This record gives sequence, C-alpha cells and structure tokens, in this order.
Amino acid sequence: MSKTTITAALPYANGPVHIGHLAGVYIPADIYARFLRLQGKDVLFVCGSDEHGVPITLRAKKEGITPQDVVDRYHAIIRDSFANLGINFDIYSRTSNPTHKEISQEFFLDLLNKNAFREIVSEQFYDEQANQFLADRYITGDCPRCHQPGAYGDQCEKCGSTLSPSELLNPKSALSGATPVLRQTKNWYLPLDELQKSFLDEYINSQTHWRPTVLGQCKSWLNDGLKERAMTRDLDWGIPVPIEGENGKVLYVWFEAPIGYISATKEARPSDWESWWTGDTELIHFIGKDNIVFHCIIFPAMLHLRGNGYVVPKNVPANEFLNLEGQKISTSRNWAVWLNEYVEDLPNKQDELRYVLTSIAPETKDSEFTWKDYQTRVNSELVGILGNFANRVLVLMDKYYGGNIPNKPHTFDSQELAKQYIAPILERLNQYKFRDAQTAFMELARFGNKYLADNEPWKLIKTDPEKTEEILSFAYEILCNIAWASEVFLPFTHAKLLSSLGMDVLSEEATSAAKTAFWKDGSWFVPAAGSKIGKIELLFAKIEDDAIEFQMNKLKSAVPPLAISTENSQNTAAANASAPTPSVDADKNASPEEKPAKELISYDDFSKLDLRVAEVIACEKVEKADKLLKLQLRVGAEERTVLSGIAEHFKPEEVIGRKVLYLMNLAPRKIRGIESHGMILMAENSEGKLSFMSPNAQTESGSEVR
Ligand code: B3M
Ligand code: ZN
Repeated sequence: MSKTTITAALPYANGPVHIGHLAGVYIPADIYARFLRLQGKDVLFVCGSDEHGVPITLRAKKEGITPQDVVDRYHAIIRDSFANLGINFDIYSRTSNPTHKEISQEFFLDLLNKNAFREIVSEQFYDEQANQFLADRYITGDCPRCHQPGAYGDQCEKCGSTLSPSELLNPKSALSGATPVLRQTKNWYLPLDELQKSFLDEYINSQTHWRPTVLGQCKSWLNDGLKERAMTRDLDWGIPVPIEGENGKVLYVWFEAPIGYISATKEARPSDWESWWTGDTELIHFIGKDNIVFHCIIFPAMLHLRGNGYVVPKNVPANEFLNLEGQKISTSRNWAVWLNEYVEDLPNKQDELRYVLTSIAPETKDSEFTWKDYQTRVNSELVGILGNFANRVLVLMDKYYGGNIPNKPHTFDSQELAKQYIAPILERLNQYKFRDAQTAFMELARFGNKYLADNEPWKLIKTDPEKTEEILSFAYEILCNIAWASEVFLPFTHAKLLSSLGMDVLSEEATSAAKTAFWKDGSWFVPAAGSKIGKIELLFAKIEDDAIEFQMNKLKSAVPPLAISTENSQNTAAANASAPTPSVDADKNASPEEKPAKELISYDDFSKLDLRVAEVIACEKVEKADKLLKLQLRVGAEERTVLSGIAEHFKPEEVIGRKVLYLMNLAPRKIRGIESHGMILMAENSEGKLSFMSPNAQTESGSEVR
C-alpha cells in the first residue's frame, strides 16, 4: 500500500507556541492526518522541536543560561501544548537528539560525496574578543539608510530595510561590543542557480495542484533567479560540519531542520523508516507562509540531490498568517494567545479553540482572531447548534424510552443523505480546504437541529407517539453520523459523543468497519437495532463575558517580557496573568480608579525628578525576601542597583533585558543590607495588576524622560 508522510513545521524551541502556529500549521495537519488514518491509509505524522539557530542562542544569552537550557525548557512546554490540544503526532521529536545529528551529517556527507556543493571562501565579520564569526543577528550598527543605531546585520527594525552585515555603519559585535573585523572563511553552498535549471523550474511548474498562494511565491523566487546559498555557518550551536579539521562550523539550520522530519521518522519507525521517504510515498508538508522557500525549493532540491529513490514533496499546503485583535501576532510585544496559557485559563475547551481556529483558518489570505468572535462562534454554533441538537436528542431519548432507541424506520434515503452531507466533507478534506470541510460538517448539525425544530417531537409525543419514535430514531441516526464526522475536527467532542450515544460499546471491528465505510466510501451510518444511549454528557458550555474580558485585559496589559528584537524569539510569560501584589516602591493602596487626582505642582517641582530610561542588565532574587528582586541597571554610562518588590510577579529572567522607566534621584535606602538607589516605575491598573513602563527597545538607556 502506498504511504503518506505528513510533516508539520518544527517550531523553534525558543518560546511557547501560540494560536497563530496552531491555526496555520498544526490543526490543519492534524485534521488531515486523522482523515487519512480514518480512511485506513498508511500514515506517519511527524514533528518535533527545532533546537538550533540563532534565535535560540540569542535568547540563551539574554537570560544568561545555556542554549540547551533554553531548548529543554521550551521543548517540554511545546510538546505538552500540542498534546493538550489533541494534535495527534506519531512522534514529537527534537533536533538535539543523537539520531538527528547522525542523519543530518550523513545527508550532508552524501551530498558532499556527490559533489553537490560549491566550496566558497568569503569575507565575514569576526569578533576577535569572542573568537567567533558573527551571524547576521550578532552584529549591530547604524543603519546605512536611516542612521538609526542598533540595526541588525540583516535588518533595520526602524525603517524596515533588509541589510547585509557589511553595509552597517560602525558595526559592533552583539556578543562583546567589539568592532568586528573581516576574516576569510570557507563554506559549502548549494548551487541553487544550477538546480533551478536542472530540476526546480520543472518541478515547481508541474505542481499545478498546489495552492495559488504557494505556487505564486515559488514562481516569484524562480523569476528572480535563484542564487547559491550557504548550507554551513561559522557558529558553535548546531550540528558540526562532519569534515575533518573544519572546526567551529555547523550545518545551516535550514539545511538540517527539514532533515529533522527524516530523523523523527527513523525514531518512530526504526525498522522501515526509509520506506516513508522513498518509493511509493506521498510527502506532504504543513507550514506557514514564511517557510515556503525552504520547503518548496531548498528541501526538494536537497532530496532531489540525495536521489536513491527519495521522494520530493507532493504538496505543501502553506497557510497565510493569523492576526490577533487587529494586530500582527508579535512574540516580542507579547501580543499572542499562548497555548500553554489557554489550556490553563480555559480548561477543557480544546475543541472550542480548534473549532474557531478552523473556522477562520488563514487558507487563502491572512485572517483575524478576536476574543469576541471566539465567544460568538462557540456560543451560537457549538453550544447553540451542535450541543443543543445533541442534548435534545439524548435527553428526549432518555426521557421517553429510557435510553433505548426505538429503531423505527424513516423515509430518508441513505444514499441521498450521504451525497448531501458526507461527500462534501470528504471532498473538501481531499482538497485541503479544512475551513470549508468543517462548515460542511456543521451542515449536518444544522440539518439535525432544523429537523427537530420542524417536527417538535416534544409536542408530537402527546398526539402521535409512533411518529415521535420515527423522528427521534432518525435524529439519533443523524447524531451518530455527526459523531463519526467530528473525529477529525473535534476529537474531544467525538469521544464524549461516542459514549453518550452508546457507540463506545461497539466492538473494535464494528467500529473500524463503520469508520472506514464512513470516511473511505462516504457511507451514511445506520445504527444497529437495539442500540442504547450511554451516560449523557454536556458537549459545550457557554463562554461567559467575564472569561472574554479576562483575556482582553491580559492582552491589553501585555508588555514585552524581554526586549529581544527578533520576532522568532518568543517568550513564555504573559507577565501579568496572575494577580500581582504591588511593588514595595509603589503606594500599597494605589488604584487609579479610587484615587482622587493629586494637587497641582509647578514645573519646578516636576523638574526635580530625574527620570531616565534604564536597561536591566542583571536581576536576581533577594535571599529570604519573597517579594524582592535585586536589579542591576545600566543608565547611560552608569550602573545602579535597585531593589523592587515584584518578585511574586516576575521571574528574574523575565526582567533581564528590559528597558524600564527609572527615577534616578530618589534618596537611597537600605533594605535587607542592600543599598537601593532610585526606583523603577510600574503602572498599576484598577485590579492591582502591575506592568512595566516599557520604552521601546530602541530608546537608549540613560535617555532623560521629560
Ligand atoms: N523552525 C521556522 C519557524 O518556526 C522553523 C521551521 C522549521 S521546519 C523544518 O517558523
Ligand atoms: Zn533604518
């Protein structure tokens, strides 16, 4: 039997995952994998953490921990988030595993032996103090276009220009602050220019079944003409280049990360892993649009060069982006809904999130998540239609017949029903139109709901008990079909429905036969005579306003927990999520709502305050003081020590790297034997929640605030 290997992009293990990831990659991939499995196909669904790359080392440096610490922390968080949301991988691996090192080095050597690379010596910036070459993000300097200081080697965040390191004025190493020098270095390049002619033009042009957005991006790359691209880097965090004497070089993260799909396969299927990558196998990559070039051009080129029967991607259903409340999801600004927090804030509402995110999946263009819309969709569709229908059927069945299905024949034609309600679901899933497929699934619930409303069995029972039996039997039958169909979209609801409907008592054989008939042949399911319902479970509960308000407030008070200027550097903490207590510096009872305005002061009074922007360069807990953090600040050229009573709300690592507002000339005072100079300013909302007054990352420390 032919095989299907489904991959979902390996998330960087430098922060938790958010709803944008889920909507764009993991839910559609999960739906598709479930769909194929239910059809009885041979499917392997692989994923794992991407644990190399500069965002990870930068984050480690910011927090003063090792890259391995960073990836260990986030790998666990990400893995658990996916499991909690019912993303049913066959394996969730990680690229720091030994198998991955072995497989990627072997892959590299195979291409090397085939003379696939160009060896090129070029000049790159080198930090003589840190003794290492500097990747783009490790170099900062003045932007050659807008002259903003602090631009990165690859980009100026002020004016948005794309840069190369050699263009920066006054380049500085982000590691040591030293002025880097240019040094020669050798790297291995993939000759994409040649590969375009020999393989890629034809490969891409024959993928007429791909999504237009994906094909469009690929063709625009090809039209511009591909250039050679380095597949190795002068870095120390990554997979070492497996060539004798080539120390201090690693495989480019975008060379080895996709190979992570292969390593994960080997871990999941040690005995026949190669058969999932060669021969009669379809390879499908689920990714976000920012990963298109790597999955549609570079990785296929690598697989093509590998040869030996290795397959190239059959489809790459990439999604556009999901926005949140009118803004781009931003990890550095903490503008996101983090999955690890969602499952805590809204327990047992995984299917609600899956449902809403599939309803608004950014399949053809960017789309938008708002909490209000989430509430409306859950309350009016899941509660109002699906939940309502299920509940009415089950409750009436229980009330009138003690749960025994009367099995009265009805007049509907099963083939017609299948054509009308099941075929559209299957057809759209086959076309990767998950949003439409879910709409088709909901049509079944709408049909059931309307059928009950039109026939009013709760009234009819008084006048025509026989007809009532027929109506409720058919309603039960519809609900059984909903139960089967729900498995790909709403796996948790599926399980509840099976037990409420009494379908979980079916033998394994009967279940698997019913599933195959439903998903493969698209047959309408007819329950066996003598069926009996199980314990009735409520499928969905209304989302109340206060839950939505809580989420909105959380977003509004979101501040960047770390002033890291890379969007890839996601952060863990929605720092203000739990109820904070005020800092020792702040007035204990201060609440903007209750406090009357203070009396007027003169400008002279104000000008006595020396307010500055400061950068937190170190932070630690104060021993035996639960509330206190000791902060080391850089204020221009000076360093200051400040104690702040925020330890119950912020971990030291959430504070390091921030820019804060700082009152510099407050008379020093000694707390627990430590002299505290000045104080950092925090905002407190009416509920006593604290947030940092965070100047943007570009504001220089030491700047005066007036
Ligand atoms: N980690 C980039 C990303 O998360 C990257 C994907 C790798 S897939 C092989 O956007
Ligand atoms: Zn600029």
